[in-house]
Amino acid sequence: MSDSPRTALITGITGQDGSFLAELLLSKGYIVHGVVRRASTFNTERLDAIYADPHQRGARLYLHYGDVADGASLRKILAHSKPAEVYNLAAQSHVRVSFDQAEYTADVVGTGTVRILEAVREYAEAGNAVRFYQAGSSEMFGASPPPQGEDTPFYPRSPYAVGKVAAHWFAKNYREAYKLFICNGILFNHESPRRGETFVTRKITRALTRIKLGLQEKLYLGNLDSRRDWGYAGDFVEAMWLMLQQAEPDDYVVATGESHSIREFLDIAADRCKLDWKQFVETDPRYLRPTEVDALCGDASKARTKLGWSPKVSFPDLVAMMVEHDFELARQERTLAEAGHVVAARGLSHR
Ligand code: NDP
Ligand code: GDR
Repeated sequence: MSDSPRTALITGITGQDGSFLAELLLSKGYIVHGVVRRASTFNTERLDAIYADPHQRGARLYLHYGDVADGASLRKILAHSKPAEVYNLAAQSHVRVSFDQAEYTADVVGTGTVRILEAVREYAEAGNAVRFYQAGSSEMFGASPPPQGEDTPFYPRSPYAVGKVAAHWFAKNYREAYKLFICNGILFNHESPRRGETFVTRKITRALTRIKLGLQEKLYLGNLDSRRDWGYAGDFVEAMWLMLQQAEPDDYVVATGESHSIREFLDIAADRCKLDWKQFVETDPRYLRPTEVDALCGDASKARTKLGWSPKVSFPDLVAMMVEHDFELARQERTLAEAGHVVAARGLSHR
């Protein structure tokens, strides 16, 4: 293998996982290119810590405007960046929102994957060696009871999950039809202080810490009885990278093997805040899903055996990490409020 640095391209680099993966690859000496969609506000906040102006010597992170709804942009970025590894993390990734925006979600999650696979196929046919990671989800198992492993049948319960099942099968078909090195990761929920604030874990840690500091009064949630297998995003992106370093392409479940209800998450988070969450949490049916995924708990034996992967951060440590981080944010907000600045209300109107 040559000594020149390896190059990777990440779609969805501005998201939670994209930012962790970019950090991991940079730490391994990669040159990292990322696809960023144009927005009217800055959407690269999660990359602030690693972004250096490309004019600076030694810069190894490059961002390009593009969209998985726009195949031409993907082709151009591939031709320009010449990656050896492509990680397709771009998605409308919110399950509840996918019921409101089914057509858009199907386009980005399902057809968006075909667009990038087509671009990668052409790039490979032009003589470029390339490996591809597809971000699959435990939501694809949906109503199939736990434990869920690689052989568990898919039973998707939302437009998002149906789109991910389509993407999974597209990726598998391109692997078989064109002999491309393509891996499907089937990742169970993974969280961090960088988790989007409308996902339930972050919504809870953000709200409880704000309630504790007098910045918010109530927390409105939906179904508290569903169970999820929650891990730490920093651990999970390592599994993505490991998949692309194997001799043969394959599909892997990545999970902690432990599952907890939303109530249990609330118990631990509230305990750390020294609050009784039952005094502040109310139900809002807007947050319920027409079809829910009741219980997810993954069997990641294959990833453990073949990739040598295992999660490092425990569930209580994950909750603690998120609570500590959000306490710091709440303290900053309180300082602003005490100085007379307007602090925006959060978590009241979003999914
Ligand atoms: P996020 O929602 O945090 O990030 C999604 C990323 O996709 C963002 O960078 C977003 O850009 C980008 N994106 C959205 N639409 C488009 C588009 N049309 N074209 C290009 N980019 C787009 O998700 P996560 O980081 O949590 O998840 C990463 C991937 O892994 C997703 O595919 C998700 O579905 C999947 N997944 C996540 C799991 C989890 O628990 N986190 C578990 C299993 C799978 P912007 O910042 O501008 O919104
Ligand atoms: P999920 O994550 O749907 O598992 O998808 P989310 O945190 O949105 O929901 C988890 C569970 O919590 C219940 N819930 C609420 N959820 C949200 N968002 N807001 C609420 O107010 C609320 N109240 C209760 C939900 O009903 C659900 O049962 C995540 C995403 O990252 C997907 O992209 C990814 O594929 C899967 O994880 C694995």
